[in-house]
Amino acid sequence: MSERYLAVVDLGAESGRVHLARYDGQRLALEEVHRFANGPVALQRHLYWNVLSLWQEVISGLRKARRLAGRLDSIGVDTWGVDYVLLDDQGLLLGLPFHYRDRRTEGLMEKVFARVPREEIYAQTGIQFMPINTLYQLLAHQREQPHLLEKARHLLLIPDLFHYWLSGERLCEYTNATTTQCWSVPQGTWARDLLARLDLPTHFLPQVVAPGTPLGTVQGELAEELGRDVLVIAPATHDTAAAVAGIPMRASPRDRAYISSGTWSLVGLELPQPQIAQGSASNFTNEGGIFGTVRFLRNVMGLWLLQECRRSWQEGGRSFTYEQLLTLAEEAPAWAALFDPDHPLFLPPGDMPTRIREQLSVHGQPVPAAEDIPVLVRAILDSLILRYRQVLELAASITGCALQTVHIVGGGAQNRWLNQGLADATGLVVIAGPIEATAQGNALLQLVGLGELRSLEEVRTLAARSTVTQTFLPDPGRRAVWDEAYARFTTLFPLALP
Ligand code: ADP
Ligand code: LRH
Repeated sequence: MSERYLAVVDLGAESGRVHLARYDGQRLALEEVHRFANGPVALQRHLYWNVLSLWQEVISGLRKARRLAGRLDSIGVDTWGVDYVLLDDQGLLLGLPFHYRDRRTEGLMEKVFARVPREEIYAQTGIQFMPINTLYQLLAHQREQPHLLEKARHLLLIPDLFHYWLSGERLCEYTNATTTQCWSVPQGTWARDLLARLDLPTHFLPQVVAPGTPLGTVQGELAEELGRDVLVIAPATHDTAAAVAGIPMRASPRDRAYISSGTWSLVGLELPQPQIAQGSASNFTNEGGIFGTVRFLRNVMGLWLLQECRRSWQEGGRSFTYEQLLTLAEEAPAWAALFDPDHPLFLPPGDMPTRIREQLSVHGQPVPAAEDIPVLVRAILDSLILRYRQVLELAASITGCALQTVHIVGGGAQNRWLNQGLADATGLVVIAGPIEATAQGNALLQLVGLGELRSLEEVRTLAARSTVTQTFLPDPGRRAVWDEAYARFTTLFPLALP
């Protein structure tokens, strides 16, 4: 076969990157050709995504990929979930997309539960209740800008917007549709009845296509530059779906869990079916995956805590790389200060070191001095590891899975402290990598769209063949101290409903 050249656009909440993926029939090799910063933009008391700047960066990356490869077979975009844009009847943007960390959804979940009981919403959608979900964002939109909702002809999720700008096609890809809490799992369609009960419009919901669907070719001036026959293929457009697709593991293994570790930590299992009856009380999510699989997981606040602390320290004139922060954490006393990493106070951007110190104080934990970076970093890492253990134990007990191994993928897979700590705290073998599992998963689904791969087994076989990982074995000598910290943590912060 002739080599395939795929451009992979992966937009994360902290950074965006464009990769050139080469497939020679045996292996998939990814080369990062462009990386750029991403993050919330504050404007007039709201938080937005700068989609225009992201578009420019995407185009620069695509040009580089094309130059390097000489030709491209296809392009696919994945991004973070839940956020969307509204378009008018001309296909033009009706405003900027809000960032899911914008405060406009505060308190809305409770208002919704007064109209539709949470059990009913969960039975329909199987999605973890979080204020960031598209469902509550749409309600906020309706309260604050009802005229825009009325005028809107199309709603597109963020990756679908980029696909639209590239190909002219306005469609929504399934894995991302399912994360919105506007998708009915029993019906396998948009949850129109639920939206109607909340007086939300449904006319603008797009047609939904399977991951790996070719949407069309690149249109307009870009076609001159990138090539007229370059296909735009919807991969798994939700970055978490793409990351899980890219994990080098068998299909839906009963002995393995995963953590997709980036800005968020998505901690869970790949299942053949949703677990809605049992998942309800524990607030697990059942997102749709590739080839009919389900991502049964909990969103944990994740390395956002460290990102925001690092940003605050940088603004205060103290800049550190992530490696430097991990080295500093080695100086700190072990398990001295624990806090609930999922406290809703941590969701919006802001002065994270102060918020963490306040939470430590509220729970009677030793409070480090404001400038004590090692203790703060250590508190974040210890608390995340203990929360991961809680989620993994709960997922295993709900599903009856006997876990042996956890895969950690994403930027956070470079955090040796988290990898070893998780192995020691859980007694599980931790397999770290690939760092760019999301890009790998995106490329694998483009290969599905090109007809090169036909099943989940083929996807995972190629993922395993193309991946380098690092294994962290649990140190039995450290289990007792972790167990003691776990008992303290679980007493203070049980895994509760929000
Ligand atoms: P996203 O896709 O959400 O933008 P990434 O998958 O790129 O996120 O992961 C970002 C996280 O990876 C950062 O918050 C940071 O904690 C971690 N990270 C990045 N580089 C390193 C590194 N060199 N060492 C340890 N951790 C790192
Ligand atoms: C991870 C992620 C996660 C969503 C959140 C908005 O990047 O897509 O799966 O819940 O961002």
